[in-house]
Amino acid sequence: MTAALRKTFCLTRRVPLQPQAPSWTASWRCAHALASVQKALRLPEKKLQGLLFPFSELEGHLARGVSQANFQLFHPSLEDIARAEALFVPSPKHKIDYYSSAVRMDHAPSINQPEVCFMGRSNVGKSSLIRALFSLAPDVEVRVSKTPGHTKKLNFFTVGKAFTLVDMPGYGHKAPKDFVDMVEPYLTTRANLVRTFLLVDGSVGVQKLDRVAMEMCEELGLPYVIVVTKIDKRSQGTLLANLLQLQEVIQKHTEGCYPQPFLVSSTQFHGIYLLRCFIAHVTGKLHLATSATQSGAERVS
Ligand SMILES: Nc1nc2c(ncn2[C@@H]2O[C@H](COP(=O)(O)OP(=O)(O)OP(=O)(O)O)[C@@H](O)[C@H]2O)c(=O)[nH]1
Ligand SMILES: [Mg+2]
Repeated sequence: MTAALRKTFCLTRRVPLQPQAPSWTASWRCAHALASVQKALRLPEKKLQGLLFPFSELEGHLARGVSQANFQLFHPSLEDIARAEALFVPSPKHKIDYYSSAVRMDHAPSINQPEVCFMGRSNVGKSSLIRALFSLAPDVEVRVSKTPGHTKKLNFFTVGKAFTLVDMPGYGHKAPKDFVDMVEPYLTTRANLVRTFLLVDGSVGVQKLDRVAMEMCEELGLPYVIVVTKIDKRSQGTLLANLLQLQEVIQKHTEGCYPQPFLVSSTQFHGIYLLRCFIAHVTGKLHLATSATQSGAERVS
């Protein structure tokens, strides 16, 4: 990473590392009512479509002539989504669990399976997203907090022998002071890292630090995907404006970024089923059944 990027990432209050403040850690013994797509199927069609493909709720607001194609490249069938979901259901032979944490690469576990990581500004919703993805495994404890800078380490979660999800500390406000030293070696040396998910807060749009993170992914040559979080928090008009701004950045300034941003609400479950399917696909655990879907998805293989 260049010195300038390093400096920008570290523009944060240099607070000494505190013992982690007590947080809300109650495990969800009961899965959320919408944790499974099977439950969502009982909803009215329009609501279901909004949960499955959140962009469908916005497309009617798009001006004529604005292409929607890049918002719907990855458009799997319901059958694919259901098959992907099965990977997120724990069983005695397919355990989904927290594995370990690391602050340095020599502490990182050697797990011989594809890995995806979640990065983004502090408080953008990384841990909440992982918790929503794991909502069918309610005993997995993923800590979230209203206080920025909560996640201090790289936290590894294994999904059986299929793949690993990594929750990362956030950058920016109250980032751990060793953020760059922790994250950069991980991103550059982790051989089994197949995709980086870069989270951007949909309620505020792309911020300067998000652009820095995108530049870093470009500089490191990482294949990465933008996930737009907290889409439940703002009006559809504001969200669409933020999305179009993001789309322009992706088109004009990136090469390694997948053209389609994934929209999610971890509280309302929008986009969670689609993201599970995408993760299953990029880790090679799901071969999409429909050719229409593959035409978009091949671009990420
Ligand atoms: N309304 C809404 N709030 C959300 C959503 N996702 C996360 N939040 C809230 O945002 C806050 C931060 O969430 P976290 O998941 O802890 O964020 P993080 O990116 O892991 O933060 P750090 O670990 O500090 O870097 C919490 O108060 C969450 O409840 C969402 O989709 N919608
Ligand atoms: Mg966190």
